[in-house]
Amino acid sequence: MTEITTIEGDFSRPDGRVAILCARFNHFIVESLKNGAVDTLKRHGVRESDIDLVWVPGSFEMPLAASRLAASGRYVGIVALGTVIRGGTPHFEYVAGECAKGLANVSTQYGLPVGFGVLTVDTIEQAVERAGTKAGNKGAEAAMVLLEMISLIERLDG
Ligand code: INI
Repeated sequence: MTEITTIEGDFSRPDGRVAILCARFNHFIVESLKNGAVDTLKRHGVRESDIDLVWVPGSFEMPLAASRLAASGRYVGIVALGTVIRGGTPHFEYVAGECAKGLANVSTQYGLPVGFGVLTVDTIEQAVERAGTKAGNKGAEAAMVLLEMISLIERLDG
C-alpha cells in the first residue's frame, strides 16, 4: 500500500523580508492590528530589520501598493491590515470587495503569500473586538497565516 504524502507549512522564521501593509483609515483599530502582527512575527523569530511597514490612505489603495511590493521581489510575503466599517451607503461593499479581490489577485498573480487581515465589520464595536480584545487580534492571525503560507510555498517549490 502506498503512503500518503502530507505537505503543510509550519511557523518557522521565514528566509527573507516581510512587508506589513496598513490602511490608515480607522487608524486606531489598524494600529492594534499592526501591533498584533509585529508581535507575532517577532515571536516567531522575524527581526525588526526584516520588516517593512507601509501605509496607504485606505483599504481601497492596498491592492496597488501590494502589487508594487510584490513586483519588487524584495519580500517573501505581505501582511495586509485594514478596517472597513459598514456605513449607511453601499460604499462599504465597493471598498471591502475591491480590497479583498485586489489582494487575492496580487497573491495569485505574483505567487506571493498575502495574509488577509482586513476587518470587514458592521460596527466599530465589532472592529474593537477583533483588534486585540474579546475576539482576538486579526492582525496577529493574519501574520500567523502568512508564516504558514510562506513555509508551505517553500516546500511546494522545493
Ligand atoms: N477605507 C477603509 O479602509 N475603511 C473604511 O471603512 C472606509 N470607508 O468606510 O469609507 C474606507 N474608505 C476610503 C477608501 O479606502 C479610499 O481611501 C478612498 O475611497 C479614496 O480612494
